[in-house]
Amino acid sequence: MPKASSQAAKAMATPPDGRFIPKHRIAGGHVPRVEPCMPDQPITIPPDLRRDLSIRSIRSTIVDVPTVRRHKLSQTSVTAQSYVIVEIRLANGAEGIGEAATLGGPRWSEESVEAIKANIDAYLAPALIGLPADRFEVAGARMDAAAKRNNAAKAAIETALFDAVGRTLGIPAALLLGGIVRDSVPVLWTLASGDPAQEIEEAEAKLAARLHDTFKVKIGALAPEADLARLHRLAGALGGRARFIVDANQAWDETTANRCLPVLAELDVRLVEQPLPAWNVAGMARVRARSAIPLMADECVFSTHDMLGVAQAAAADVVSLKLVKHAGLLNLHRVAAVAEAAGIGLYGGCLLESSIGAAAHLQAFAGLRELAWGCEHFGPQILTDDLVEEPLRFEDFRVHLPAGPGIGVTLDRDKLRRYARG
Ligand code: MUC
Ligand code: MG
Repeated sequence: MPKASSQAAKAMATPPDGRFIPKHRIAGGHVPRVEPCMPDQPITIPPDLRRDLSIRSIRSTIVDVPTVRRHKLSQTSVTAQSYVIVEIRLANGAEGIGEAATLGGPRWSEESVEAIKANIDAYLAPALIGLPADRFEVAGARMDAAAKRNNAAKAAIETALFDAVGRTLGIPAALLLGGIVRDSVPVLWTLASGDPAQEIEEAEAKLAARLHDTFKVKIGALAPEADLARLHRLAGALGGRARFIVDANQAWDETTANRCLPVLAELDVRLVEQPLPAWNVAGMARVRARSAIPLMADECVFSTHDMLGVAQAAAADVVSLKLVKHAGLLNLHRVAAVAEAAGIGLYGGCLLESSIGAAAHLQAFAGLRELAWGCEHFGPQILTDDLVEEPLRFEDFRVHLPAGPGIGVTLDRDKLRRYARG
């Protein structure tokens, strides 16, 4: 990318006093203090860079990247993460990237990498060729007209548009979305091997390295009583030094949830994610009314309408925000706005994205006024390798917003070739 725009990006990302945004602890209910963050000099956008933002080409590639261990959820189990990487090239030569993550084929949601690639190539890409890339809303409307749902596919394309336009203008995508409130987010780690001895060892290593001190335990693959016994062991070994939340990924029915939640409360579990099937919002509301632990909505909230329904039913205290569910950065902010209007807390969800998808999420999370429950973008760390030149920085229990234009990370094309399917 041209020097002028990279300098402009640096000026935005690192003010002279180096005091970008205070590093408040956000998880645990602390509200971040918002400080003005103004660059010293006005940003000048070289006119030749803006010349022609038309979308020239959109390419999609399926990749499979191994994980460091088996990751078990209630409905699936993976030893490799499959993504579709989208590369967009503009008439001005700028390129943007985006990522659509899946988890074990079309099992976490209805999208698989094969379907994502097919629908991008046949329907979504043709609807956008020639459109100026900075018409984000028009691009969203065209994609909605071209294909129903397909939210992960749409999110990957919209991310690549923000990346390409950000690179063209030399500014971070977060600035295009309204500017930043924070430049790092507390990040948890997920324990999901199902073997408590292994999970204790893994958590100890994360604590010792000061990478993570909050752990999400995946439950629902085992019988409820076996999961409770597993949590007893984890809390016994790590309690006092670590916080826990659990994610049942829709595995329980209402009776099971009502039986198990008091036990989880005794173990000081802080949050219970999607205990019931996504369709059972009324059941979630009834469970919530009896629960001492806050409930988090995940698979039951994709659209703004879903969010409104969950809010009206009083079915959740917190919502997990994910690009694959909300079809892009703009819509993620809209879902967050509906949640905020209903007094529902925000959590930065993931689908085990690489640094590409995680960076895109951080651009969106950076501008949310409150993100009281932190995030779970540990994805880059569970992969045996990453897809970018410089992976995201994890330090002091936080993941850091990468500096630089667009989404802030650069695709490593050798890695893309290495992990490309076929
Ligand atoms: C989910 O349901 O939250 C995120 C982390 C993880 O381990 O699984 C995912 C999906
Ligand atoms: Mg979940």
